Amino acid sequence: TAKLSPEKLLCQLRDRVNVTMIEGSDGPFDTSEWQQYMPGKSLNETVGRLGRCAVVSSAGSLKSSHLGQEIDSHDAVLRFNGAPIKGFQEDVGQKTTIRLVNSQLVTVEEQQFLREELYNTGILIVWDPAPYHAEINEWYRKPDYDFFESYKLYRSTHPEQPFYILNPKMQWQLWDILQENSLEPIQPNPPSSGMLGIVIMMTLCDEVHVYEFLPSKRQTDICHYYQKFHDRACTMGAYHPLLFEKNLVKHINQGTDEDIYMHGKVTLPGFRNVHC
Ligand code: NCC
Repeated sequence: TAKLSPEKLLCQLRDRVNVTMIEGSDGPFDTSEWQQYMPGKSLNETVGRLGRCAVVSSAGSLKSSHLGQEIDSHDAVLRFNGAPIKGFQEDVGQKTTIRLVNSQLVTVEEQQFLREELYNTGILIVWDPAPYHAEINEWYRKPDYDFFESYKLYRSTHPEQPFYILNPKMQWQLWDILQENSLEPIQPNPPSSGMLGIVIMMTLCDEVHVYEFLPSKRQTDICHYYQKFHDRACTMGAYHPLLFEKNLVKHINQGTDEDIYMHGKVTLPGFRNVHC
């Protein structure tokens, strides 16, 4: 159903989605108060140039996948929100280079977020649903979840751990491309953490393998590999335009349909390897 060829779509993603983190020079973060909390190094400086990367969705279909070793063989692995490793290494691996968390987790589940060891590994990135194409200042005044105090608290207690705030402009640049390539109007809500994480890794890595974002033969109504909770909306989307995200990813997949069916695995090029 996508309107552009896979090649053109990759070029649109490369050229129109500006993946950046908030920096100390960005207003309203350019105050002396904020300087002490902003990470000292940029994300690029922190990770360096990455080769093969894995993005691990939190889908229930990862259960019994035995993908752990394959996932850990990558140079870098991105995981989402509270997705655990302990007890699930066989299926999801244990390497965690980046953990992308939403602002709801950082505020509503603040106590766990500040206390659980899970979050102390790797680089953290938090994102928050911003108003459509809002300037950073406008978003800062009315974030979806006011996670800023919790962010400061975490930074104070873990000053050595890199922890970035995703520039909110990215989500709507990506949403516009999703909408332009869908035949129907899509939800006016930002893309899921999954889709954001995929595009973040495409900017950092030479090649990206995504696991169980497009469901394999193990597809299930069980929401997460780490919980016994059933909800079809987890796979198809309700708030997030997840179905449209998945159609787009299917369209630009450079791997085989068999890889999707057997392993829930998609292969995407890093933007460095996209030539327009
Ligand atoms: O569930 P969640 O997502 O943390 O999952 C991370 C990403 O994995 C992909 N996924 C997940 C389950 C599934 N069956 N299929 C999938 O493809 C999706 O791409 C998803 O983005 C989120 O996107 O941040 C989300 O976060 C949760 C929740 O806030 C966090 O887990 C923290 O507790 C949201 N759930 C609720 O609000 C109840 C979810 O809607 C979106």
